[in-house]
Amino acid sequence: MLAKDFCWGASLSAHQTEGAATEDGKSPSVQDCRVRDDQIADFTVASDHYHRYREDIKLLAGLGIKALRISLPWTRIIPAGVGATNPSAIAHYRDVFATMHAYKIEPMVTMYHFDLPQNLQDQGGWTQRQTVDAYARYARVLFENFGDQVKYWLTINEPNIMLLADQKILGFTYTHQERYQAFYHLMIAEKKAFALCHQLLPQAQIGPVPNISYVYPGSAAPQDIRAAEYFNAVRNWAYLDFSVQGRLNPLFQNYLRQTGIDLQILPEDQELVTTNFPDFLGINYYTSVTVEYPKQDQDRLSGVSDQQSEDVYEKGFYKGLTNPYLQKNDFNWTIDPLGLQTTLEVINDRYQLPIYITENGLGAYDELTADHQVHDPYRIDYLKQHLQSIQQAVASGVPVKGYLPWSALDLVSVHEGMRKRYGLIYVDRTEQDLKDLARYPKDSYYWYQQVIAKRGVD
Ligand code: BGP
Repeated sequence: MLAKDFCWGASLSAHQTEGAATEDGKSPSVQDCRVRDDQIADFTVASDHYHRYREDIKLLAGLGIKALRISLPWTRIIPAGVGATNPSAIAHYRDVFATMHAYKIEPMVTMYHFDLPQNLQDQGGWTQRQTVDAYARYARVLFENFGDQVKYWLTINEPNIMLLADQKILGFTYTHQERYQAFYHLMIAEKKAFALCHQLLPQAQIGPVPNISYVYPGSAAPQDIRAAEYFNAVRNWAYLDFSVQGRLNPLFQNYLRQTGIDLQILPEDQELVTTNFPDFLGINYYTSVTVEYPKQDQDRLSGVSDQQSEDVYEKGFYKGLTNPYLQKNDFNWTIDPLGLQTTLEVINDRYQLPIYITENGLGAYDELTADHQVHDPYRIDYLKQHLQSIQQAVASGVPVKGYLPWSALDLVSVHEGMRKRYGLIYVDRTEQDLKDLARYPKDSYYWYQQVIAKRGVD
């Protein structure tokens, strides 16, 4: 069983759950402007969490969770991205946090989860250094307005995925040079948030949130091993090495050199990067990836989902393939619970920091029965196997401090709208029909409630 103070929780993001896309002073983010297949739900109403947060938090409190991860939308707090703050949004989130505290739920807050203000994107977004300054100002506004309510901060959700899956997640495609310059700026922005948080809120803790998919070689052929090392370096370790160790790792640098990238680094970055570090790591884990050395050249796929092994490709470096030893979910994502244990052990070996699993879950087609039940044994199975892995990792000395599965309630999937559901709680709507958006706990909700009560799985 896990420790008494193990942080059982659940996870959400603002743009995928809130809706109220044009209310309360909110401006459009890149997510609102992203062109989506019109058969797939957009973020206009989402799960209507903006209006129903009290009901949702109450229902989640029934699980016995101690923490809820949400994100704050930059576009509500500082609608233009820079300039005036929005007092009614600040009042709203102060009430959200007060509501959580009333149920003894600790907020864990992602400061920015894929939803850059469109106004900043129109000026070049993360390819421009000024976006770093805008983020630092936004961070200060958050710390000053919510620092008395929030102890756990997460800087930027998955910079490494925004880098690899730009078209799919953000709705536009970077050039190769822009992509890595944007990545560098995201990492610098995070360092500024570490510095500000430690300066303004000495009692608070702050950490990064990468998405880690451990990369396996497709065979024991030396060139496949090398392909896996390189993709691990680019996909998984470049961001964490920068965040935790203050360095651009040499394999990543070699990759940048060989693919013609010339990063613009300012002289003052050096001190910022090497003196500001996280207190803990948030890790999002869904799957592993398997690669081989590409035997034939092809074009880089734009808008890859990146969680699907087969989408990975970089000329001269790596090509993704299907791992014959692993099963897949309904949406072609590989299921690999042992990969989570390996990931945790390797991360501990590299970084020695407390770890919170800030996302882990199964996207599936769920069905609501006539009497409002959702039987999701597949999700229970997935979560159980991943929790077993976490327990094994903890037993072998990895300091995993919390588990916040994705997602607390159904929300609009980044790639697949409402049909791909992750929630422990069902939200009654489809892609096009909003119905009444009523909430119904799934079987996995009641299962997780028992797991929390027993402090683990068998
Ligand atoms: C992570 C994101 C989440 C969430 C999840 C599932 O990368 O942080 O926002 O969406 O992936 O992805 P999808 O919705 O595409 O299945």
